[in-house]
Amino acid sequence: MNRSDTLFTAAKKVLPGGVNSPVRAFQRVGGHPIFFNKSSGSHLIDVDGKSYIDYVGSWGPMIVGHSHPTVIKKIQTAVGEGLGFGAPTEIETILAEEVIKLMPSIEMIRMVSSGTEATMSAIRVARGYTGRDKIVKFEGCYHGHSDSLLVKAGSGALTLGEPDSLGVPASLAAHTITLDYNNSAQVTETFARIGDDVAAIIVEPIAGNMGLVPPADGFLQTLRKVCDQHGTVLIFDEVMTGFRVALGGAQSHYGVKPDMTTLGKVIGGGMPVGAFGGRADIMNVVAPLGGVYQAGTLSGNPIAMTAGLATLELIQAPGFFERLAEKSEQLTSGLRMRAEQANVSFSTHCVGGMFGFFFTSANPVTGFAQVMNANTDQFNTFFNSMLQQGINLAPSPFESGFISAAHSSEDIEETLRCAEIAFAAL
Ligand code: KE4
Repeated sequence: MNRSDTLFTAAKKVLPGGVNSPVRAFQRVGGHPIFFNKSSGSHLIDVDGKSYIDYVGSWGPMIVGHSHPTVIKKIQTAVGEGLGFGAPTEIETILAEEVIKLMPSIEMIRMVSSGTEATMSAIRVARGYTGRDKIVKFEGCYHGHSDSLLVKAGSGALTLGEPDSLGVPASLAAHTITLDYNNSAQVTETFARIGDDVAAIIVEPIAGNMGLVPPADGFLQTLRKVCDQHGTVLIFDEVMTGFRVALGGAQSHYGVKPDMTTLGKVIGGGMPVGAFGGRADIMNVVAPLGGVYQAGTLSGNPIAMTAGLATLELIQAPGFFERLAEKSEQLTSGLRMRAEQANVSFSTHCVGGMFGFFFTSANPVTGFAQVMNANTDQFNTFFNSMLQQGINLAPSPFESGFISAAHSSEDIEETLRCAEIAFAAL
């Protein structure tokens, strides 16, 4: 038994499923999770000393690479001054100003400690601002685990086959209307009927929690249009796409301006940070300014702010996102070619520093139904072969992969060499 298995046995005695977040438990892909205890650049080292090229990146935050020396040094300096003061600190304002500079649709922002807190709070703000209860989301999109949003959710919920969680009161779920991602006609028809009752649409501008499904032409523009027509708040959940697909996030990549944006992952640089923000007239309802209460003991924690700010500064280097996109393209085009050579039905897509793939002949995959028709047995075989060869992918077909500035061309060529072997195993 390797050390990971020993540690997993111990973990299962005290942590539900042996994990602190379900997708890490490997229930979908079989086998046991690997325990890691060191990271550097594009690599993770497990507790048995084995090295992996990593495409999980702590689920997105590690865009500049694991343990970036500049980020680590700045955190070490900040830690020496104190871990937190329970009072305002200057760096909270500095990080807020930096985010607003990069995402001008955000005029005011509130820091929180997770993406779930960000989306939960944004929904409450939209309801408080409009005085309406209904919200619209899309099947297969995941916005964290707050009650109103655990309805036909993606990511870990979909991975475990529980897109509608137990424990969510039916009376609350009734206010959440779930539509089909990329179905503009359905959105238009729904809003013609009930648009004036909808507080918010919340959407992943690029769906990254059912695998990667980009928005169809005109889809985001349709959401913008119906929200304008009915006074509905358009929330772009950019927890994953923010500062990942472009310096200004998906909203700059596609040129559609939301009323509110939720953020996480990259803006924490690996530390617990989320944020929600948007138009000043909407954010003015947030306590202590207005009547929508929202709070957090560690919101704006100075160490977390330091990690986030250091990361945001690094991603503004000239050509950063161009190089990231080139690496994503090198990986996905290489995978596509090797799958073709192995006669494997395979569809892959990338946007900026994120990528996804499905074992399906549908090309491109444009919606949830096609995602659910993909071959997950082949995904499992591929995943486990890659892991065995030292390539760390997300342990679920309903996730995306993440490339960092630290991934070298050699890392990607090595990944493709391993993929050739993994495809042959199918
Ligand atoms: P957190 O509460 O996990 O920080 O963020 C929730 C969230 C909100 N919105 C989007 C678009 C997200 O992708 C997430 C979280 N992403 C997953 C990975 N797909 C987190 C991994 C996990 O659940 O362990």
